[in-house]
Amino acid sequence: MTTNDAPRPIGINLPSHAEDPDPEETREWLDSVDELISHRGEERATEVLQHVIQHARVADLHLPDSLMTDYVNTIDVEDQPEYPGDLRLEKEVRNAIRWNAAMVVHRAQRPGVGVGGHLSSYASISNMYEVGYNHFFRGRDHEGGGDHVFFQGHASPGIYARAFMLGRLSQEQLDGFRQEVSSPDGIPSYPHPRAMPSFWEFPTVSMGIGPVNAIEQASFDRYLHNRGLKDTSQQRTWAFLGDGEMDEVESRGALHIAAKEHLDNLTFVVNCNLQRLDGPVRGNGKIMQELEAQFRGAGWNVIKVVWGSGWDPLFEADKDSALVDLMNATPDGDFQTYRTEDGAFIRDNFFGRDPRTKALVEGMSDDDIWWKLNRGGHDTKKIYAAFKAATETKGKPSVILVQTIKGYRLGKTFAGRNATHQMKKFTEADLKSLRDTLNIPLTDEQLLENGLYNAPFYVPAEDSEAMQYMRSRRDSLGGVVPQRPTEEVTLELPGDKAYEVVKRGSGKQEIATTMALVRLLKDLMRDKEIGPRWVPIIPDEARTFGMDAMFPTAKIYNPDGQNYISVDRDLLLAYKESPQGQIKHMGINELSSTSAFTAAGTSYATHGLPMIPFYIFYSMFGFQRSGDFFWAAGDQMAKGFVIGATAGKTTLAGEGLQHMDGHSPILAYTNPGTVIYDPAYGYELGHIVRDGLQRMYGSDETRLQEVFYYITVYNEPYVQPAEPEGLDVEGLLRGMYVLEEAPQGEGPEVQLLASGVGVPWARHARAILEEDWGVRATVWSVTSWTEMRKEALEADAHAFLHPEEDVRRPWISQRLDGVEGPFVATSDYDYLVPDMIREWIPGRYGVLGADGWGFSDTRPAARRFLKIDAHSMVVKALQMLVQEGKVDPSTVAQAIEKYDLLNVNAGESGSFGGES
Ligand SMILES: Cc1ncc(C[n+]2csc(CCOP(=O)(O)OP(=O)(O)O)c2C)c(N)n1
Ligand SMILES: [Mg+2]
Repeated sequence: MTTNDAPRPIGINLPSHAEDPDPEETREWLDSVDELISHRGEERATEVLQHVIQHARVADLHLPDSLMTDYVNTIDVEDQPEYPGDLRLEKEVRNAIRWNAAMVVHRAQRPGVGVGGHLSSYASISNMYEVGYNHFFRGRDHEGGGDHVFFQGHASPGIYARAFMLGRLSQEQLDGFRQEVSSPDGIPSYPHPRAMPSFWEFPTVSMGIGPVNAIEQASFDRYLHNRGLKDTSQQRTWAFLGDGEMDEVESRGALHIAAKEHLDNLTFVVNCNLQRLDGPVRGNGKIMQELEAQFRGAGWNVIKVVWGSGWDPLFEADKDSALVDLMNATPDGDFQTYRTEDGAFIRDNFFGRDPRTKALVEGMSDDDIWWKLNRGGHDTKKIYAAFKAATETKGKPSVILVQTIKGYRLGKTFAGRNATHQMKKFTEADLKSLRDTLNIPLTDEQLLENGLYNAPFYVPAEDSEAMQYMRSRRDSLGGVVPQRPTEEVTLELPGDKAYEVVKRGSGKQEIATTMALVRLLKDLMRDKEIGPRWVPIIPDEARTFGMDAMFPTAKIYNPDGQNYISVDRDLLLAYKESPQGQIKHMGINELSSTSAFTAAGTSYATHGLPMIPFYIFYSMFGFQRSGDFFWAAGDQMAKGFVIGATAGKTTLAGEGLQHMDGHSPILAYTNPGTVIYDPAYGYELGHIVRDGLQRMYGSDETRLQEVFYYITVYNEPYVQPAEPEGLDVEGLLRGMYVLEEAPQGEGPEVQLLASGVGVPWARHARAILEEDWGVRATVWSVTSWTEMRKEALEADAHAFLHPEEDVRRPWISQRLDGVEGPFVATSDYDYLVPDMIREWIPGRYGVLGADGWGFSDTRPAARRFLKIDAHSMVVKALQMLVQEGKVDPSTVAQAIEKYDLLNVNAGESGSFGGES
């Protein structure tokens, strides 16, 4: 507490002890500590001091947080290593990149384009990237395999500018910044592998996703290594993040995983320019201090780079820590303001707050205060020291917190201003001043000869020392970064045998499709070729899904192994952890699981080693919670299987409103990278998984391979039939096939469409319709409403633009040629799901939907309540036949009464039991 008892903002330390009321007494205490150390040794001194601290806490003293150190650099000047590079040449290169980065954005503001971009973020982080590029980031040609660098998304202009100078991007491409479709050479705003597949590797700009994905990337590298699949010992994951970005829950939420797994192959660099988009990140507090405590508390190694070398002599002279105290007590809002003023202002408002600090700068001019006292993030040597220390730290991940100025070197109108994030263009005066600051050899005339918005890019001559240096640094570190290989790496896929179990059906045994799928997975994991490639990912539901049976054989991945006496060590299905474990058991953590899916699902690109993630979750907690992570997975072109288990609005009987999923196919459908199926039976699953493997990992594939599968499976036990003779496999894969033909006879016809657990209801409805009303129903098993819709939309779009050609008809339209309606559809999902194909149904289409909030009850009651069950299908079918004049109008009311349709206890659709 401060003296006035107001709570202190996080990160602000006790006020300066400028006026120690009794320095002599203080000295005595310190002397006794010194004595203790010299007489009894460090260990005993530590012990005693710990007792003292404990005692003080008991006495209710408010001690400063021990997780936080002073607001100074973690690495002392004397511990700073020699700088291995050529500072002069690096500066020349950096200035040129800074200039070109600024021009990428400025030129994109030209009349008729005006697509924006960000200038200030790269300006503040540029030196960190350049130290990385010149001394740390390993390219793909490096013998160790290369580093994974997650670039701060909206700092992309700097990455493009560097690539341009190295000849990787043309000027036309830079001028196509943010004009991906209107310019023939358009390049995306941010790192999007999907949009620029040979360049970007990791999408980062949805704040908070990069941090979790980077942790899982580093974890996955270790996993590959420990499982003996690839030597990743020399590969490092870097994540460059904003201090504002660290406010996202996700940014801080997975730190424990990196610490738990001792990911010393991971470095976070947080660019603490103290600002986000609108204003200060912590005006009243200190974001670096706050982050330091949290990272350290989570088990990370924390390195702060606060001040540049200009401050070193001042700290050296600061014998009684008055300057350090001032640093600790000054809020970020003040530090931001100082850099928008001048040296005199800093002298008066900062140093002037304590006579001792004021005295420290007496010999300095205002100009010196302004120019020499820089922030750590703009000091190449300080950054290098931190990067080096981080990469040499063992047993822990490191975070480097770096203080910078937002809009650094862009001039007074930009630097540190609250609006700087959104400023996108320069005035003539700004431009000239920037040119002078960066020493760009362009005359006023050259600058403006083609108009303000066509100010030229600048690349030093190819044979200049600067360019040669720039190239040679990359050559010695294994080539350019970022770079993503685009050649397909395929797998040898298993034949029929692996799918036999699901094809045979379950005999008399009732099993849920979740179990059928897990059985299939077990068989596929036994395959010699692809077996080791599977990466089962489970957020603490293995027992629910019957996957605990895999524990003893596949084992749970834990880099530390199992160092305790396991409670179930004598059981057959023991919980077995091992560094070679294949199962990524994620704990209750769907976001990290999705990131683990992305890391494994992009291994084909990041490591040239295709792996097959099988991420199985409680379907409600999948796309709904992790939607943005799946979006990033799609951007990164992840492949693999995502399984929504215990799916459906009514099937997970008893769980209620937050568990019952009626809409995940809708959410998944909005992700263009997904292929969605909702199968009813094991043999359908077999075909879907087999085709999915072929599509994503097979050779000679003509379809888009960069997709991932979302398959919904259920926990309702029922008999899994054997695969029917002459099964229409093409229909099954395209979205639907006839499961049961209409009975022979004279009665009116109806088509019953159902997916997933709805298929047995449709079959029941078929029997009732025949027996009670003489209506002949055909049952279609719809495996994918969404795949049919996508194909149909594509066909329609093609026809729309190619009026001269023979019209390409959607597959569903062709399939339903000559099929007589009406059509009735049901599923365990919202109305919108079966409704997705309405446009292509050649007749009356009645949809039954499970809309609204979920609730807990038995399956038959829930299905009757929502009117999606067998008897509801019957009534709906009769009603539509009435509308077509094919049955007597009175039948509908009769049927409602006969089946007691309004009575939820009269429902018959659904069995009881099943894991949940
Ligand atoms: C999830 C999410 N919310 C909002 C944004 C919009 N946005 C882009 S950059 C930015 C400010 C970033 O501040 P900071 O992380 O401190 O980075 P800086 O530019 O200061 O380096 C915001 C709000 C976003 N990209 N993602
Ligand atoms: Mg910031």
